[in-house]
Amino acid sequence: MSFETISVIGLGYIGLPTAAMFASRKKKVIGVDINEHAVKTINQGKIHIVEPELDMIVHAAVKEGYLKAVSVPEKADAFLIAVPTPFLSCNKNEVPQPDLSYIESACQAIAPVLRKGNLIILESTSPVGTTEKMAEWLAKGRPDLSFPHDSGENADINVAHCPERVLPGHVVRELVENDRVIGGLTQKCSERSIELYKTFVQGECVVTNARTAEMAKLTENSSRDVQIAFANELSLICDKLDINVWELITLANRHPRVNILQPGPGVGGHCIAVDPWFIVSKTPEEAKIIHTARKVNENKPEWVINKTKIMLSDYLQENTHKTASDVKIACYGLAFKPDIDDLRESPALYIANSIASMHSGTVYAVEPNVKSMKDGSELTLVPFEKAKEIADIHILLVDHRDFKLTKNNSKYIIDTKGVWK
Ligand code: SAJ
Repeated sequence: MSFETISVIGLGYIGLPTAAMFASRKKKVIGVDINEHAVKTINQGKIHIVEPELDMIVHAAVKEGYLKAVSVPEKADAFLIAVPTPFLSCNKNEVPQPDLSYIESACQAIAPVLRKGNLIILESTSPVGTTEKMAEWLAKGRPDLSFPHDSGENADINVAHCPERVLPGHVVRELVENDRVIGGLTQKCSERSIELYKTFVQGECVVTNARTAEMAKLTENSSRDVQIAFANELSLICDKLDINVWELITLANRHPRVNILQPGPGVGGHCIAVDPWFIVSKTPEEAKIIHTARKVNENKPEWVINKTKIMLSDYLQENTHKTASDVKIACYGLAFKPDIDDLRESPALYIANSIASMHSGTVYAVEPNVKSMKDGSELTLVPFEKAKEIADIHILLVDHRDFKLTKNNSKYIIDTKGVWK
């Protein structure tokens, strides 16, 4: 079966760009999402997320009839599953466990429309063993079809894991250029996956088994988490020793074999702050560095909040005519990283909200990529220049390119990104 009609389940930050790339290569693409707003917006040729260049591609694909969005799956030759894999909520001292319910629901939704010869690819970042589990869920929904986890090469349906690895903000380019790790449940599953991705992927498609592909993705993000934790730990050490951590890192990075990442307010997003837990929850005894790194990064927002409390008390000691409710605090940036609108798992948002709930005075937030705050938010959105002019304490949380970061005369600045010159 060749791939003329491709269905993408989950039209979020990964699924929608992937669907759009296939459609831009003149494949018939059926995007499926349970979010009615997303379906409606896409069918109007618009997008419900912020990602450079994506709006033009989606607009053209919908207008030319190659891409449509629906809420109930339809028949297709290949199905790509790009749904969220968060973790289940738990107490702070427990290891979070993965929540695979979105994948299970996606399997239940597509099972009725599966046909012999279909290829199902799991793109969502997943704990080791999930692709096999996915094949079992699909088999349960379609006992009349055979699947590779128990029928091997001769199965009616092919199943593979091909983790997404694109960087938000650069998704369109990276989807085409990045290498892909392809982990089929059988050799044939891998070969067919390569054939599918070669529709638009110019990077190399490297074959392994499904478990290694799952672990490869978790390893990439855990590696980054561990490296950022090292930078964040250095920032705490340097603060205590009165050393500029950014100057220190620049100097150390002059060594030909040293490449330290940058400290910040914490690690955000739905990937790096989540995926290491998928390793720790499976192998808690072994994954010691990965676990500790996650804790170091998780603790960084609390450290920034504590710094703010200390600065507020210093400010009040030096300005005895004022009370706490007179003090205006500005938080610059709410997104989880520069130049995006994504507030998911954002340490900046967490810090700003925590300051707003503990502080009796006004807390301003500056976030040029967000139009309004959710109802009930204690944060007041203001433009950058206004915050700089009226706030007494300034907390730089995200180094957005729109921020003109020249120091005002205030000495009450907490710069978590080392960019306020
Ligand atoms: N961060 C730092 N210091 C740094 C680099 C990043 O504090 O030196 C912070 C960022 O501010 C942000 C967080 O880390 O809060 C994560 O940002 P990121 O740019 O490192 O990564 P993501 O989450 O946007 O995307 C990652 C990417 N993975 C790797 O670079 C290994 C991307 O390729 C993956 O596709 C994506 O996760 C994903 O979907 O898993």
